[in-house]
This record gives sequence, C-alpha cells and structure tokens, in this order.
Amino acid sequence: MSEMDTIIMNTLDITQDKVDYILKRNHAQNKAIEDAVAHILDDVRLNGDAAVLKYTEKFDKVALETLVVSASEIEEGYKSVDGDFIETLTEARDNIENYHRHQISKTWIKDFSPGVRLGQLITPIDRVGLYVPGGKAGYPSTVLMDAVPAKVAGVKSIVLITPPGKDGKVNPYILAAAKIAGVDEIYKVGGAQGVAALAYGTESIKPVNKIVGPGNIYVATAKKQVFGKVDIDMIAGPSEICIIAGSDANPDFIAADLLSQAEHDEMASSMLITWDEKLAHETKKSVYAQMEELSRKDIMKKSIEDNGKIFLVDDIDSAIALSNLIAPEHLEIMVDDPESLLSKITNAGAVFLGSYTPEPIGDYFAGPNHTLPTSGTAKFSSPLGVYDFVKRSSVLHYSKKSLESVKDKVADFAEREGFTSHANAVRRRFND
Ligand code: HSO
Ligand code: ZN
Repeated sequence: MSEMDTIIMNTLDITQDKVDYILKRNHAQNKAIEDAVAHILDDVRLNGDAAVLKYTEKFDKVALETLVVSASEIEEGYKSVDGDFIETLTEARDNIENYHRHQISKTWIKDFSPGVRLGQLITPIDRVGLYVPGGKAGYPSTVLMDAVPAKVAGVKSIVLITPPGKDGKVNPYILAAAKIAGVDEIYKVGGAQGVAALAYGTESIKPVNKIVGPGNIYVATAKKQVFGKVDIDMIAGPSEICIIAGSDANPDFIAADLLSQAEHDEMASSMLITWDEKLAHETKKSVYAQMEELSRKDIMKKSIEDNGKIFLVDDIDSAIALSNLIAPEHLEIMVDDPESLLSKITNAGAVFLGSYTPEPIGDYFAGPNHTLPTSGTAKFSSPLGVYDFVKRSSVLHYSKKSLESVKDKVADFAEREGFTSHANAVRRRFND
C-alpha cells in the first residue's frame, strides 16, 4: 500500500483515456457468479416459496416458516426505535417528499393542427419492489430514498424485501423507515432468491413490475438477469466523491468529506481536484489525522490508499474539465460563488455547492435522492426519481376531416414499406 496518490495533471493531459487509466473503473463480469445466479432464478421460478426458503436457510442461516413480515412485527420494530430517531426519519421523509414533488410530470393533450390532438399520458407503475440489503449495509436512509419517490409517483403497491438476520428478524430501523415511508408489504428474503421472487412471484409474494435498490454482486447480477421481465433502476457501484476546491477552501472540511465516502467501502473513491499545492498538501495531512479519530479507520485507509486521489491541475477550468470526464457520483464545489460554475458542469450525479453543504446532508436529509449514478454512468443516467416510477403513453386523435386530408400520403408511405393492410386501414374509412 502506498500513501494517498497526488497526481499532477497538465491541461493537455486531461483526456478520457488518461482518466480511465488512472481510475481503473471496473465493469468486468464474473461468469461463475452469473451461472450461480441463473440457477437460483430458475429454481425460484419453478419451485416458488420452497426454493426461496431453501436458499434463505443456506445463505442467511435461518429456517423460516413464512417470508411475510406481519403487521405486528412491523409495529414492534417501529416501537423499539427511540422517539428522537422517529422524528428525524419523519422530517427526512418530508424533505424527500417535498423535493420529489417537483419531479412530477403531468399528462398533457393539445391541438397540433385543426382536428389533430396529440398528447402524453403519465401513469404510475402498478407494483414496485425495493431491495434493502441486510446487516450493516441495510440503511434506513435508502428505504426512504427508494420508497418516497415511488409514493409520490402514485405507485399502488410498494413491496420491500430484506434478508432476515440469523434470529429470523428484520432490522428495526428498516421497519421503522418502511412504515414512515408508507411501504405496503415487507418480506424476509434477500439475495438472488429475493430478486427472483419479486420478478417471477411465488405463492406468498406477488410479482412486481420494477425492482430498485442496491445490493451485493449476487443481487446486482440477478437484477441484470431479470431485466426485461421487469424493469430495474441501475446497477450501483462503489461510492465516489470528487471535490473541486480553490485556495480559500478549508482543508479540514475537504478531508472530512473525502473520508465520509471512503468509510462506505474499501473500493470507494475519494478525489480532490485543486490548483493550489498548499491546499493539496494540507488536505492530505488532515485526511490522515482525522482518520485516526474515526471508527472505520481500516476501511477508510484502504479506500484512500487504493483509490483516493489528489489531482493538481493548472486552473479552475482544467478542474471542471477533469471532473466532467470523471462524471462523479457526488461533486462538491468549494470556491467563491460555486453556483456560477453550474452551467459548466456536464456530468455529475449530484452537485453540492459551497463549504457548508457536506455530502452527508444529501445522504440523509436535504431531499434530493442519494441513489445516484456511479462509475461514470452520470454521463448517461440520473438520480433515482419520481420519473423512474411512472410510464408515459402516447395519445393520438384525428378527426375524420384531418385524416382525409393526409390519407393518400400515409397510405402511400405504408405501401412503400410493403404494408398494404396498413394502407387499407387508412383508405378504408373513405371508400363509400
Ligand atoms: N452515500 C451513499 C448513500 C448512503 N450514505 C447511505 C449513507 N447511507 C450513496 O453513495
Ligand atoms: Zn454515504
């Protein structure tokens, strides 16, 4: 292991190839895992609950009688959580709901020309499954972030699955967050078998139309394999934070924020981009100093030393160009008037402006979603949102007169494709 890397990048060095080489982002597939997952999916599809219970015993080490989490278990879990935390969860839920309401898109229909009305109908997905990892990786914040936008979209049935502990119980924080977010059904099942149960249905779990939420490699692989039967949200990679900071930024704040994502995972990437050598040096010192005082030091040290980077660039424009090539999950901008740079940011999952907007305010509380595109996928995808829980249908209306005025053109178009029945459907109406 080496120390956290400092990389000097001249403006001409800032190319996609160089960035990809330095970040070593890995999109590799694993054939053995794919085969194992395919087998589990088939088994659950054919044998339903019996297969699910068998895999739960094998992987979660608990023999359950039922997958259903009863209303009284939910109530008991909720009641075991202290009132202060219930209040915080409720306030976070409200903030998430308020923010996501702005994402609602409305059905529209309007006249395009006399007798021609066209539009778009927005309808919620009927039934959605939320995957919540077990053990320490099961975050109540993620329950809120996944369920609240679905609720705002008008999804009728929100189904949560999560693997049981060895005692057959579900983490009470998950149960409390689920109740506060308005989740409708909860089942004790995880892994590929859980994804299969949601996609294909079993005797006790009705199939869903879409599966969202993070999970380990088995869950991610299962989501990829059931895609097409159901929709999925995204395949989340390790957490990333990239901070663009100028000379006035506080190195202790920067270091704290870098460590906040480094503690997620040894594979997490924490990156600073600056043109100030002194700030780079002081930030690195502070990263190592703060690490000593924090509880997940081993994870953070490995993450910082394997994947942490300080990029020294020529100026602020180079910093933005580099960040746009990285397309980070989280981008913090700590310079004067950070909002004025927004128009130059082209690829980022979420942008945090100024020194008093640490990334964790977004993870827990502010309102925007914390399920974000990782590994450069911010180049083509967006945070989880209300739009992920609705469908759009096109709407068309022609009056008799408006159809008559274009019938020959359209019929001719159809015939050129060799489709005489298409042409007939248009002309037929005027053969009197
Ligand atoms: N930062 C994570 C989300 C999260 N953080 C949940 C804490 N809990 C997404 O990259
Ligand atoms: Zn986080």
